[in-house]
Amino acid sequence: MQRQGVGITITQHILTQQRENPEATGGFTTLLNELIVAAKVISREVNQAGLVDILGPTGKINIQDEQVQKLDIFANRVIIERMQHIGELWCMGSEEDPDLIDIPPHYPKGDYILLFDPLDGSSNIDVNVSIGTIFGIYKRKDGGSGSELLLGEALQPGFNQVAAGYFIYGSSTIMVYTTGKGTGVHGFTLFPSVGEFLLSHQNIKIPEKGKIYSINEGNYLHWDEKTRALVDYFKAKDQETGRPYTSRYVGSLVADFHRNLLKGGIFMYPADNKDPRKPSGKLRLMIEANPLAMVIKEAGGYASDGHRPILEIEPKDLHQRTPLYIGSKKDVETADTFISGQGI
Ligand code: AFP
Repeated sequence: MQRQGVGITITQHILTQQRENPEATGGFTTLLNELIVAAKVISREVNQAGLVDILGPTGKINIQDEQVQKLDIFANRVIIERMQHIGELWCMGSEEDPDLIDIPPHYPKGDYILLFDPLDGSSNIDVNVSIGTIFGIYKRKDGGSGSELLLGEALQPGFNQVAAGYFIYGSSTIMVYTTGKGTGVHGFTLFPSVGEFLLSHQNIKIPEKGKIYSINEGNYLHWDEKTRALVDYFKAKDQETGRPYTSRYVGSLVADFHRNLLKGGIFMYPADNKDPRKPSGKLRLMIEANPLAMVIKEAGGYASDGHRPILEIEPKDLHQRTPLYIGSKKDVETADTFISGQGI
């Protein structure tokens, strides 16, 4: 019986799901629980960001050519150090590290692969705007029995993910995750005085069609004509289709995604010609797009690169980028119509 005043904790929820799966060994539960501990530590540090000497860039550039903030490094280290000892991971991959991260030899290895962006939206840290951690979990490919760490074993299409989700460090800290296969998308809010994530958003479903479009319109001149026509479409007036849509753009993917997941709408980061080294836009397939694509699919939405489902893209590189259209199913289908077809 549920004690009054105490909600369902994330651990309770994961254990219930584990019991429903007769093949489960408990390893996955251990993995998620340890990731949650890491997120609590990051959340505490993010909340103190204005108080301690942890703000500001380090002066270093990461492999994505972006300024590395101190909190990025902290979050990256916390996740790696907390996750490497549990005996469930084959390896990890982080936005902050160019190569796969091996498990130190003195710890046992498992079959799971954890890919993560430790602190997404980090350019928003200094201005108190929501940031987050994104994660996707895979199993080592069938037949992977050798001990050598091979990139090919980690590079799998997003539909192979066994779980995915994110933590958002905002007005409160929330974890949203799914294990796919119809188990639903669930959100848990960190209750600081109890120190636990409690179920706050059960079985989240995104509206089939939304009213919000989210895109960095400052890039308008860098887009091709199809992309411009798509954005012009969402801004045009048409009573029947509920346009114009409202524009909302935070610049933290997790925050923009979370809002649109709850309210409906479309987030877009298209290909552009702003930086010749990034012709597919800014976002990373394995570390950002795939986890959110799994969440949105399970919530009844859709994610595409304008031509095909994100989850079906065969990755070639751990850090490859992709255009991303994600959100309400009908809105993303509209995006596909413009990007890969003739428009409406
Ligand atoms: P930062 O981590 O450099 O702030 O980048 C955040 C991000 O990867 C993603 O969270 C945003 O959706 C996107 O970049 C914003 O990019 P623009 O500043 O080009 O709009």
